[in-house]
Amino acid sequence: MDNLVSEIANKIDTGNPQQVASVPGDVKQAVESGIPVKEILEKGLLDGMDRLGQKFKRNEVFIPEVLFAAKAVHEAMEILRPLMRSAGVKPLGKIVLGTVKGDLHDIGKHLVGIVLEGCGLEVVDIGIDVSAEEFVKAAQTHQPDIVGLSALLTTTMPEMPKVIKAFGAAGLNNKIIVGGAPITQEFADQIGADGYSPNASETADLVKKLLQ
Ligand code: B1M
Repeated sequence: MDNLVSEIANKIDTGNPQQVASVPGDVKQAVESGIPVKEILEKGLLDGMDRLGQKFKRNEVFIPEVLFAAKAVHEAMEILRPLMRSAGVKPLGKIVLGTVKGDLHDIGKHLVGIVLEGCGLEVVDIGIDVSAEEFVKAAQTHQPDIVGLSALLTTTMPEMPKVIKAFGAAGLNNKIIVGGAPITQEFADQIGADGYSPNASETADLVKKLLQ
């Protein structure tokens, strides 16, 4: 049984389209063989994505591999999600995620969302090119604990403080976290964000800390 879970992680780790395509089927098989959902999630899907993310950082794999794997993990999550619910696994909290106005990059945000969902958070992804007003509206509608802003362009970084100001003006006190390749801890501190994280797995740690 353990072999099946490590096989899932190993296949994701390759990023190879043929290998990752069979991951949702393997996850279904793992569920049917009675392997706990948490184990499939943590030791299979998340371990595989984590390893692939490290390879991406070392330039050993590229965007297409990351996308193939993310798609497979997303499909596998469709199988696990209802089981997590029926097992009474309550969401740890809720996060609204979006890429700021003027910015169309969403691959990293998508990965962050998958990892957070895998950690038991309810994730509401409101997409790309999201204005400060739309973030405010989404926070009022979904009442999240945390709002996550992603930006990949230096030209869209200034949208982040605009969102933070708009939340203040609307009297909202949701925690706001920021991330994306050009963002730094220093920038996050400057604009008064509640947190910054450089990658998906550290975002999970940050969010758990903020929810405590
Ligand atoms: Co664009 N692009 N792009 N691009 N693109 C970059 C970002 C760039 C660095 C390329 C370069 O010049 N070397 C450059 C930005 C330069 C800068 O501003 N510093 C750039 C540019 C200039 C542009 C255009 C302006 C190009 C043009 O049209 N002239 C244009 C802008 C469009 C727009 O947004 N208005 C553009 C367009 C595009 C595509 C549409 C073609 C495509 C995006 C497709 C998509 O996202 N659906 C694209 C891509 C793919 C890239 C690169 C190649 C890859 C980005 C990516 O997905 N990385 C990128 C160069 C590069 O990074 N090598 C580049 C993989 C992803 C897993 O990593 O997004 O960093 P990343 O996410 C990480 C972390 O940053 C973090 O966790 C993620 C997972 O570990 N993270 C968060 C991200 N969000 C977070 C939020 C958090 C916490 C962590 O909390 C909420």
